[in-house]
Amino acid sequence: MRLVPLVRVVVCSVVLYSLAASPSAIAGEVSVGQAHQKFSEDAVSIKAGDSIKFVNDDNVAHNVMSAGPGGSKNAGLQKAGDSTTILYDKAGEYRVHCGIHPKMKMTVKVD
Ligand SMILES: [Cu+2]
Repeated sequence: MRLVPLVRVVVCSVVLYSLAASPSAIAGEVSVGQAHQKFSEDAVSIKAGDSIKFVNDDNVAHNVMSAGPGGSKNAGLQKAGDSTTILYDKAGEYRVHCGIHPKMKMTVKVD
C-alpha cells in the first residue's frame, strides 16, 4: 500500500509548518543575529510594544542604531557575545544600521 507513506508526508508537513509559523504568532520579542557582519533579517514586522533582541553572535563588536518615530535608539557598543534588547513602542518604520559597519542595514516595521 502506498497510502501510508503519503499520510506520513502530509502529517510531517503540517507539523513542520506549525513549528515554522509559531515564532511569529508569539508577540513580544524577536531575535536578530549579526553573524558575519550582517543582520540575520533584512526586515522584521512587529507590533508597537514589542522588542527586538539584537544578539551579537559575531566575533567582532557591533553598535546597533535604530532611527525612526520618536528619534534614534542607540544600543551602544556590543562586544562579541553580548545582546541588547530594544523596545519599539511607537508605530512606524525604523531604519536600523550598525554604527561601526555601515553596510549592515535592516528595516523594522512597527504596526
Ligand atoms: Cu557592526
